[in-house]
Amino acid sequence: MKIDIIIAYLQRYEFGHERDFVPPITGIHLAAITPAHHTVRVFHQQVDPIPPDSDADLIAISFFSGFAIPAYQLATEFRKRGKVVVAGGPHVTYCADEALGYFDAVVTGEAESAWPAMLADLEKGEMKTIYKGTPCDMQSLPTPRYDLLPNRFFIKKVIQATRGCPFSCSFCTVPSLNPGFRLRPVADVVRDAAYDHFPWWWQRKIVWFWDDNLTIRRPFIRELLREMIPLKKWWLTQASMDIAKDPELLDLMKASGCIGVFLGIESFGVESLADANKRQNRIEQYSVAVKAIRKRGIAVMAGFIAGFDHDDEKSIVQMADQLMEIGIDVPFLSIMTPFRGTPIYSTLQQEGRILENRNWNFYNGYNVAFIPKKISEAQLLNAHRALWKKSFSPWYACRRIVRGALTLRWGAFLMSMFMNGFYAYKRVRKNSPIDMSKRTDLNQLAEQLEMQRREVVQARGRAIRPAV
Ligand code: B12
Ligand code: SF4
Repeated sequence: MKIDIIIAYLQRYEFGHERDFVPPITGIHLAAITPAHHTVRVFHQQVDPIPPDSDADLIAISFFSGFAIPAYQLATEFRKRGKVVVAGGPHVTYCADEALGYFDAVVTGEAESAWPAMLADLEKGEMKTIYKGTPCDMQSLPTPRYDLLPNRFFIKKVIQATRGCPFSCSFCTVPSLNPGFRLRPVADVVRDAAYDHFPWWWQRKIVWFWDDNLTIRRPFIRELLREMIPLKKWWLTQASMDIAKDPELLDLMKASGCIGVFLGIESFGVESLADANKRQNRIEQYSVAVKAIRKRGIAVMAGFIAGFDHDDEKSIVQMADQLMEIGIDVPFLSIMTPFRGTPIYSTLQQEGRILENRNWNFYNGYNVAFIPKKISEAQLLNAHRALWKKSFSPWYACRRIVRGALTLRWGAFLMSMFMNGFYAYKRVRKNSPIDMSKRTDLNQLAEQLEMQRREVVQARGRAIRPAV
């Protein structure tokens, strides 16, 4: 069969077709685990035009909740043209019933065995509507199909070495989406890290681990990093703050070429951290931890969330200064979003605080989809935007760049300069995150989709026909 895999996307900033510099691994991984007798193409909606007249036998769409509307729109268009359209990913995993209104079939959970099973059934003309994926053992996973990535992604070598995370933060789906903590064989990961068929030196040099929490199992990460030293790469990952208490690991990270670590710091409030169930973070240790990592020349990227029950406007906006004080190189600032499958969603739903009139466009990490406790929805949105603007003001961004120039290793400095420069440029051009309540075009689209969906279901029914 000819299969088109599409990673749906909706721009999250005011204007311009915003895209990420680093691609998702999902599409090229799915392509790699597709049985070899199929022909696969991968499209990333953020950079690729999606061919409406595709001659593919099967359209497979992956998406996060915040990109569900464009994904449903694509599915509706393709189904109108008679295509078989299926889906998978975090949103579908928790909202399978809803998704089945738009797709012929869905895969929930992990796809390593469910996807080939779905394809085999489709070839036989016996495709079911739901395939429940089980956690994969991560053994013998192939190298992602890097050859299918469009050139418009600045960095290309994205890798996953582990899956899962032992923590249980209240806003995160990882513990239920990817249960347990599973490892790939070190040799497989090193093989992928050594993949060098890219045109530009930085695409060969930079390895970005898209793991949930790479450093959890210490013997594994030590072995992996020792094996990576001879590759002479620059690499980045997500990790927990406890790495800062392990000088031997930090030295090994440095020796193996680590240039950036993303820490989920989330908040500077003790009670907000409790709201987040972020037991592993200690506010009094933030500075020391960041210092220990930066001492190795490694840049610290960190995520902060606005909108926990104990947050108010002041505590949100003052994070701009607090994150400067503790020495963060690149901040990522989001609004608490009650994703399905998270403990925080269950709590807010029980308390009647989910805003039912907010469609999936509001679930992009930059908008408010629930009723905050201490402040109004508008106050939360405005406080987040004030935090964003202050954090990426040219003055703050320049301070971080200069600090990086003085203290970080070369690759880490380049990355920090690039990201801070990029966000400061956005800030100067007033290209801030979209306030979805003002985007009537996108919200009308969401309403129109429901009508179109009904028409397609009426015309096509839910019956699934063989693809070939
Ligand atoms: C790497 C990552 C990122 C990266 C890359 C983003 C990207 N577009 O891929 C970065 C750091 C940029 C990122 C950003 C964001 N992320 Co993120 N991210 C992850 C993370 C840690 C790993 C995802 C991954 O690559 N896994 C490895 C690949 C191989 O697996 P996979 O994508 O899960 O796909 C598997 C299955 O789901 C299935 N599958 C997936 N799609 C399809 C499609 C079909 C047809 C089939 C058959 C199967 C299938 O098959 C795959 C193999 O098993 C997950 C956590 C997690 N464990 O999922 C969060 C996660 C996906 N992110 C999340 C969020 C919310 C975001 C942000 C909105 C955060 C923010 N506040 O800004 C942004 C969105 C930015 C963007 N432009 O996309 C949420 C999504 C929740 C939801 N319901 O939508 C997650 C689940 C974390 C969480 N908070 O719970 N993220
Ligand atoms: S530490 Fe990170 S990946 Fe793990 S549960 Fe918390 S937010 Fe999710």
